[in-house]
Amino acid sequence: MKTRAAVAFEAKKPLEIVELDLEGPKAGEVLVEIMATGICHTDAYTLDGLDSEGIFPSVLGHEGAGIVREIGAGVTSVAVGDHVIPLYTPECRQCKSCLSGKTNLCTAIRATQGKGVMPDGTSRFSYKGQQIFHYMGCSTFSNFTVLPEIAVAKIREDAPFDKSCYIGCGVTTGVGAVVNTAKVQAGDNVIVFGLGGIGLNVLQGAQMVGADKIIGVDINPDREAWGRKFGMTHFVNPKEIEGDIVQHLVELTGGGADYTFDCTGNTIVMRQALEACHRGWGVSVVIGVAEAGKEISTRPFQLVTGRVWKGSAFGGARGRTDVPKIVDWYMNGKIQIDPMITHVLSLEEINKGFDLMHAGESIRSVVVF
Ligand code: NAD
Ligand code: AHE
Ligand code: ZN
Repeated sequence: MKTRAAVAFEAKKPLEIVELDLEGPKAGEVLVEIMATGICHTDAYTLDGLDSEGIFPSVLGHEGAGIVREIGAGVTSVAVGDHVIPLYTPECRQCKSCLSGKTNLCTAIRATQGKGVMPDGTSRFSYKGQQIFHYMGCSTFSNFTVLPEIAVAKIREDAPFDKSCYIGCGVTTGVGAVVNTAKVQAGDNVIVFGLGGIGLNVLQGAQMVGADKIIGVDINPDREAWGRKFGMTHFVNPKEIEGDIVQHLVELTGGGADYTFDCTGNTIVMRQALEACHRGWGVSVVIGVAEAGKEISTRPFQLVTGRVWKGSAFGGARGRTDVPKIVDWYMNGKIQIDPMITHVLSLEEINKGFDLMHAGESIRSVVVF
């Protein structure tokens, strides 16, 4: 079949809207009509050539929602007509990682996913006979895409696609990092570095669990008003602080935060986030994705004296199990999504979504097909 898609032919070049050839689903795969997709900073990072796994030409996009239109042989967990969210972190429920109960990082198809192909080692997308690669196992910047059945979460049918797509990455990543990874408790003090599409969801997660001080840190002054809408109690702009930002935050929290979250991808900020944790027990969660080649550092003494550095992918969520629950949280009003979707674009306008993100003018742009 044919599908309209925004293709990343080369790094650092705008996406091109073209008609691709798409092969149907093979055994264990499903064809999904993508109804809406968000644009996450990770898409921009890969397009900018900063991802060590970035492959071109490819169809980017990993924050979608849509409808199953066809199923391959042997598919049992979803049916034609089901509403689904594609999962860049699948959940096979059979691999060592899934069975461990200790992680959401299913390993069933991670190797081929990172190479831009389906589990059988081939791509379903092509353009004028040339292979086009998949991205993060999702490729939601295409009107139709093919996914393994373990990489779709079936969701309720009354959830609007143009909002629920954000649960495919940003909402789950931010709220999940608080609930699943950090396990923040009522009364804890929290600092969130970077108040964009992910950080605002960390804020609302912290508010949801009853955190006490919820401090937002961002170099964009416009983010203060955004943070306040989602439970932030204090805002710190590092550009307006005299002296050391870590010292300032440690004083503001009476000795350091119980939990900090990096949502910037900047390795200098990651260090600040660790060092702003409370001596003896503070935990810093790295969510931001750093450029290829970047490394984090701190004095080992920071860890010796009880601070803990950890990371979170997809908010520690087990996709097929947890994503439908997060959709319920949204539909029941426990979490907000609508105000964070600042721009709704057509596929033809998708490059504008990247420009708005880089200019700090959007929280989330959503492309509706
Ligand atoms: P975004 O562009 O919407 O937001 C980034 C925010 O960080 C902006 O508000 C920006 O002003 C702020 N910022 C930048 N530099 C800063 C600095 N030095 N100090 C303080 N604030 C600073 O991006 P996003 O979509 O929210 O994504 C945030 C990060 O999370 C990216 O690195 C993205 O790749 C990553 N991410 C990780 C996961 C995961 O599963 N671990 C999932 C989604 C996104
Ligand atoms: N490919 C990069 C790392 C990118 C990365 O860390 N991705 C996050 C999700 S970002 C979503 O917006 C993730 O889930 N990582 C776990 C995984 O298995 O990819 C690199 O550095 O090579
Ligand atoms: Zn993302």
